[in-house]
Amino acid sequence: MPYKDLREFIQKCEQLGDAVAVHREVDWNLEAGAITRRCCELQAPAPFFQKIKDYPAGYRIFGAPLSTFRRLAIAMDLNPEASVRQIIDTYIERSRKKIKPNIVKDGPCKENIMTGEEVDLFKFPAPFVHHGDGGRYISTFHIIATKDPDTGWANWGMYRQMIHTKNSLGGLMAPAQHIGMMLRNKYEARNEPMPFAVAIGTEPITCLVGGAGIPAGVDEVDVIGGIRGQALDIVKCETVDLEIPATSEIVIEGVVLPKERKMEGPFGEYGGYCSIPNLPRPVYQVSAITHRNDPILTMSNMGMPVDDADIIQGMTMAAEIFVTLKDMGFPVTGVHTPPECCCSTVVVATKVPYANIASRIASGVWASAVGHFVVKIIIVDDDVDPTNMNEVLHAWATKCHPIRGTTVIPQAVMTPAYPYYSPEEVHYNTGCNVYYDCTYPKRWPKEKKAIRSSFRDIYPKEIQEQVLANWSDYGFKQ
Ligand SMILES: Cc1cc2nc3c(=O)[nH]c(=O)nc-3n(C[C@H](O)[C@H](O)[C@H](O)COP(=O)(O)O)c2cc1C
Ligand SMILES: [Mn+2]
Repeated sequence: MPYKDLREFIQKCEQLGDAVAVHREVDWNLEAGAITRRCCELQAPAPFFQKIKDYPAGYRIFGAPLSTFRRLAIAMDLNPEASVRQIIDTYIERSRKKIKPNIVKDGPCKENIMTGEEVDLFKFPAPFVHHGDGGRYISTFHIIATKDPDTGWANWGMYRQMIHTKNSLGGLMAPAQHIGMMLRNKYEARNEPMPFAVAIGTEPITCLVGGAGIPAGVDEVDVIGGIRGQALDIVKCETVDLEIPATSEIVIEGVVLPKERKMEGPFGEYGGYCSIPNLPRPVYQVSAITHRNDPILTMSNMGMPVDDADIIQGMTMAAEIFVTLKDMGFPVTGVHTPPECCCSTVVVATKVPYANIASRIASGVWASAVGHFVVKIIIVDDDVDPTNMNEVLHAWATKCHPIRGTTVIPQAVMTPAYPYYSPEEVHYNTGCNVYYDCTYPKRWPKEKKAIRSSFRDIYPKEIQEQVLANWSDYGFKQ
C-alpha cells in the first residue's frame, strides 16, 4: 500500500532501521545540516530530529529523506534490498500508467492557517544548511506548484527556497527548468504575478517526482498517482488557484512578483561544491501558510555524494534516458547515472550492430528531456553491467582509446555546478560535453574477440558451477 503521508513513511523507515529518532536537542544553525551531511556521506539512516533549539517541542526536522537506494525502494513500496536496476524498471513501468489525483475538501495540512499579517516563515525551524550559505533554506526537499496560464498544466518541481523576510523567499529558477520557463516566458512576458504553492513534508513519491525530469506539459501529480498505484489526495489552496497534497506538513502560498529580483544564495550545490555565486534571483511573496499540528520540516543536504539529488534525480534521469533511447530504436540494454558523479555522467550499455553507434546514442541522450544535465556519457558493450562501477571503470580504462574513443562537443548547454569551467565560460554560459566510446575496440578482430579474464567470462560453465556449489565448503563465509 502506498503511504498516505510522510509520517507513515518515516515510521516504516524507523521499523526497518533506515531512520533514527534524534532526541538530543540540535541547533537549526549548521548542526542539523552537519549531521545530515554526515548521514549522506556514510549512507547512514535518515536523522529524524525531535527537538530543535529555539523551537517548541513538536516542530521536527526529517533529514536526507531519499538519500539511499534503500529508502528510495522503501518509498516505492519495494523490497529495501531491490537493486538499482529493479528500481529503475519499476519506476519506468509505473510512471507510464498515470493516475489523476482526487480533489478532496479538507486535509491535515489545513489544521493551522496563517494569512496576512500572521504569516511568519520563521515560525518553522528552517535550517542554515551549509557554512557559507546565503541564508536559512526552508525548502530543500519539497515541491513548488505553478500553473501554465494558457494550458492549465500544473508543474510540480523541487527548486530550493531561502527565507528573505518573514513573508518572502528567494530561489534559483534556471531558465531551462519548467518553473523558470513559466515565469519568464509566460507571466513576466505579460508583467503578471505568478501564483505558487509549496508543499513541504509530503508522502515520499511526491518529492521523488518533483525532483524528476518529467517532460514539459505533463502534470507531475498524475505520474505520482501512477508510481503510488493510487490517486494522490489534493486540496485547494487558501489564497491561490492551485492544489497541493492534502497531507502535506507545511504549505506556503503566494505569488512570484514579475521582474523583481533580490540576492539569493550561495548554496551548497548538487555538484558537490558551493560553486554558484549569489545573484539577483526571483522573489516569492507569501500570502498564506498552512500546516499540520507538530509539523515536520524535510531537509536535504546537497554536497558530496551521496545525497537525495544523486539518488532521485540520477535514477529518474537514467529511466527517462533509457525510455528515450529505446523509443528511438537503439539496442540499449541498460542506463545508469552513477550517484558518485552528481547527475553529470550517464553510462549506457548497448549492443553494437554497426561501427560508431556510440555517436548516435550520445546524441539521443543529449536530446532527451533530461539531456541538459548530462555532461559526460560512457558507452559500454552489453556484457557490462552499467550499474556496476567496477565493470564500467574497467571498460573505460581498457577499451576506450584516449583519442579515438573520446569525442568532445566543444559547445554545449552549461551546467555551472561543476567548478572546472573558466570564469569566461560561466559568464557566457557556454559549456562543453564529452562521450567515451568503450565498446569493443575496432582493432580487435570480431572472430578473435578478446575474452575478459573474469570468473564469469573465462571459465567453463561447469567449473563455475562447481566452484559456486562448493564455495562454503572451501571455508568462505561470503
Ligand atoms: C534534493 C533536490 C534538490 C534540488 N534543488 C534544485 C534547485 O534548487 N533548483 C533547481 O533548479 N533544481 C533543483 N533540483 C532539480 C530539479 O528538481 C529537477 O531538475 C526537476 O526535474 C525540476 O522539475 P521540472 O523538470 O518540472 O522543472 C533539485 C533536485 C533534488 C532531488
Ligand atoms: Mn515539470
